[in-house]
Amino acid sequence: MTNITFTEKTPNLLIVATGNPGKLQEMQAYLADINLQLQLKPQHLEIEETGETFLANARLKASEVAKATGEWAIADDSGLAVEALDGRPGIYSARYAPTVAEQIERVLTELGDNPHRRAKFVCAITIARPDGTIALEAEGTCHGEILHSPRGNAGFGYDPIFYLPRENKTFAEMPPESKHSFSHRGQAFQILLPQMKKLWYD
Ligand code: ITT
Repeated sequence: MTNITFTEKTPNLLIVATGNPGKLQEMQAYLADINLQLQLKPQHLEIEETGETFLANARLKASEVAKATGEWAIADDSGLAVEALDGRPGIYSARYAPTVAEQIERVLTELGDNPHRRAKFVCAITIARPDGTIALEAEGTCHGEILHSPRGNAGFGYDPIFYLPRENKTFAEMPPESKHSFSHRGQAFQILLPQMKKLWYD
């Protein structure tokens, strides 16, 4: 009799634990090569982000959604950290003001004419097993600068004020493929995708 050991059962379905359509669109693009059906988390399932780091919040979201659905789940916690604002809005990026336009306005007002405009986007991605335990995680970072006023219409969130000097463009002025190759989320998925393939398909 052959003795086969399965360390992780290959899932058919992966629940994407986000309520942010911009993020969802990007995550779907990165996961297009993975042979899994993606399903959005149930709308009523709101997870309170009580963690103090991106990673802690990503773990919380993936774990709670996995347990609630009994399926594998993937979560992203991300945000913008502005150097001259001591890292704000950071983990509070989605809660910095009621609307995206007001969030951008608040960052620009707080920075004012300050010439130090360095900032980074950070993204933590976590995958949880159906029992809520964490199977994989990765973090990505993208460094740039905050403009004095928004530019471009693509992307989502703070993209119109996040400028990459080497491209002479904001994230909101780039086609999705370019943002994906430079972005914090792109960096995190570059680490995570080979790990996912190894975990489930090797
Ligand atoms: P979920 O928790 O449901 O996934 P959320 O929008 O609340 O959605 P976060 O708590 O992780 O997610 O907050 C991330 C915020 O950071 C997001 O709302 C944007 O304001 C900002 N952000 C993250 N990635 C971004 C990107 O690629 N471009 C622009 N803004 C981004």
